[in-house]
Amino acid sequence: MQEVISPMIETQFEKDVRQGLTDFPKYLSSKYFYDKKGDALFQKIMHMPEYYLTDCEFDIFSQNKSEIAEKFASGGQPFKLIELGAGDGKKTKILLRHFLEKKLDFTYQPIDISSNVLEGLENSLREEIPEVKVIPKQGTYFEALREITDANGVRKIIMFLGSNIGNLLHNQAILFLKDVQALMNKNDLLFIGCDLKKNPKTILDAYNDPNGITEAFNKNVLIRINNELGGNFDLDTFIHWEVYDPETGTAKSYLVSKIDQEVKIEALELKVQFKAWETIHTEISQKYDDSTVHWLAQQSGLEICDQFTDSEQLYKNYVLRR
Ligand code: AVI
Repeated sequence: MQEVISPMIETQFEKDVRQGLTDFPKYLSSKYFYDKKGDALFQKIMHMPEYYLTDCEFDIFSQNKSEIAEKFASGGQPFKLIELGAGDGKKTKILLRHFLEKKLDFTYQPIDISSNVLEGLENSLREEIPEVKVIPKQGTYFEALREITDANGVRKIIMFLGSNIGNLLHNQAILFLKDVQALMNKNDLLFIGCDLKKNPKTILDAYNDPNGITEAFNKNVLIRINNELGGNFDLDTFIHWEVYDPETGTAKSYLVSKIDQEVKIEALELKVQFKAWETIHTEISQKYDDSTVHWLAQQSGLEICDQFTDSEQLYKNYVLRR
């Protein structure tokens, strides 16, 4: 009998790590920050006083829930509220409660990559607001979006909150928005949260907390390589570094090697050399102004039809239609 040698098929994580760490300059995707530990660290970040984004969106929802409800239900139409990357749903719950109070006819479909997060959200909703009809969906935005059908002609309101769009480069954001646009009917809306350009110091502080929570979040990608791919990164030999360019509005996170070193990654049969002060770029968090959001929308076949901001104008929620 002939022996069948099955080719080693690399997972996406393996492929991406190999590609990013053998390139120059080195990079890793921030999507790999998120596992159970990363999810918990991000929850902590959202509670940090420096990380103003969550409070701003919370404020915007609290202050504008009636107007938002009117936009979503437009004359009492039933609607399906689809949330991409729902997380703990803390902000969305303000809207859900209000929609119930106003007796609006809606269902809530949270989508998240993490079944862990989704389960937590479903349980908390069952406890806190059991009247809400919830249809959770696990998967990446793109997988899930592809599966979102016409919702039987029911109006779709797609929410993408938390300035999650800021983790995409402009060209990726446009591809993402085009994908969403292609699934939207004339009557549907896209509701996105965008962190705005502001005092650069405020932005740097949000990504550079004194307690090292953001640093731990950034380094979680190295822990995942160690645990899942047999890496031997020594976390203490890397520092977390944040830069913000007020001209482009781009905040960038790096991990910087303090020493010359070689890191082994067993599953990839790879040895990675680092020179002292060499970088791994791990995340972008884009900050916006109206003209940039207008341009992104236009490039994606969408238009801004409304917007809501907080009292200090640090953050905006935009309503888009096709
Ligand atoms: C999820 N995302 C919008 C966060 C952000 O602000 O870019 C992730 C994050 N990275 C560091 N702190 C928070």
